[in-house]
Amino acid sequence: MRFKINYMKNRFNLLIITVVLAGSTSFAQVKKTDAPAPVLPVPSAAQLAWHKMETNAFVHFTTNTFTGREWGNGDESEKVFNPTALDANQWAQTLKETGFKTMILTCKHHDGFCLWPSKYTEHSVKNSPYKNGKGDVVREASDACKKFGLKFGVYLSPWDRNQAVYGKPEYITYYRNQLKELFTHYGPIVEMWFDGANGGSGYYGGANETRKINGATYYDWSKTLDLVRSMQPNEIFFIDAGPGVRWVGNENGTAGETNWNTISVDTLYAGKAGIETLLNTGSPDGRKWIPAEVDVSIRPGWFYHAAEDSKVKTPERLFEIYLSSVGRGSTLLLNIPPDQRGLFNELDVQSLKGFRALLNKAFANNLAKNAKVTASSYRGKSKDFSPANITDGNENTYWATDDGVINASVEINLAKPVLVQYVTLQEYIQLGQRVKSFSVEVWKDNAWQTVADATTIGYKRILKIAPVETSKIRITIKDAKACPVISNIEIY
Ligand code: FUL
Repeated sequence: MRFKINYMKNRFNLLIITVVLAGSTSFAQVKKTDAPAPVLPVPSAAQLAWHKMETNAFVHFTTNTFTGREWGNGDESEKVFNPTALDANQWAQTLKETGFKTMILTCKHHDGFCLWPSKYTEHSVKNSPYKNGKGDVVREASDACKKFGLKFGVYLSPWDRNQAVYGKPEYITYYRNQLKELFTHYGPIVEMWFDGANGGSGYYGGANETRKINGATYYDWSKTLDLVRSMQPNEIFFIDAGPGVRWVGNENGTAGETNWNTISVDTLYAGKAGIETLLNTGSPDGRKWIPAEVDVSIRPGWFYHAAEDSKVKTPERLFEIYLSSVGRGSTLLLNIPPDQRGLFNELDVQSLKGFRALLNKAFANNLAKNAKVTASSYRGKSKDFSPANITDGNENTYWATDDGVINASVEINLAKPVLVQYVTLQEYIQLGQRVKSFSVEVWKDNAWQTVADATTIGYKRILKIAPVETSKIRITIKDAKACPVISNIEIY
């Protein structure tokens, strides 16, 4: 009898063990097949495409090119605009050859002078000597972009120092009419740049006075954006605080070392003072995906001035800017201003070519390509999330850990000691930006040695480390908003 009871007890225990085991097996299966849930917000398809462009170009050109100013007052005679050898194909070809993806043209800068024959103003190319008033620089630029396979973007300054009605409600109608002209005649337009600058004083149709506007309300942006969206649904809008992409908070080519693509914009508006630091770093708990765009000029000014010919940024400086923009998860918007002939100056072209050569040289040979990778753990032990995905050259596969595992490492075996100088990492941002901090170690003298401690990754992070010979590299994610999802690691 006693034996029988024990036997029954054991049977019962066995049953419980079986049930528990069955339960845990099915739990493991769920993990194995499920991708991590996205950490919101995530980029739109248009924003994702924008991230992948990495390097875009700005082209600043107006009466300032001929008057030597940076901000035209608005009273410049149209007659001063007289490029003698304008060739937008030279701009586009140079940009294409040096790896730029988009050209954004200042169709109208603060001086109000329009590079296309707008029917809403006399202050444009149509009254200039350029092609006897028959020229259309916006047309030439957009055609050149199509010819060389570049995307085209437009800058239309909201602040207009020429217009008599600037500051009044009528100006908003004028501004929107011009947007309609641009979007209906020169598309497709991939990015629209709304500049937040407003210095107050100007010609304003002869009033010559200072006009203050309320940056939070005057332009009524939401209606203007709706108007543009009705003409071009997936438009990327650059405004200081988005909604498409945000200003990086400076004009020197530097994104925050900690750079979140996320930010909360409820109280922000274009031109609002004192938000530069926030724009530079974003915030980990930001409710919108609005990445920072790094706009910087190849010269001290945004417009061409012969006096600055000796100050064109060197290829080395441009390379540093690349590292502090693209290398910090942003997109670079580098300005190259045509000279008085209407050409990219030889000095600028030379520097661009040198910059591209430096990039090609530094990132020629990815030592991690197809390297053997192991991880402290990976999601559900499934091949779908295995560490091998970070070196397979496929941007759509990734290494991920189980939910709740935010501390994890991968080890990349380089087979033999090689000289390493750059480590590139990418998060699979379709599932949100996650990593808050990570470190890089190299195997040296039979021990792991830390060579970099860093914070965010985002679309791309490039770390420059002191050149070191090593056969193994370990990346440790130390903190993240949720399980890390890393799509790519490259080593150079
Ligand atoms: C600024 C403008 O005032 C500069 O002239 C330039 O266009 C730069 C890109 O944005 O706000």
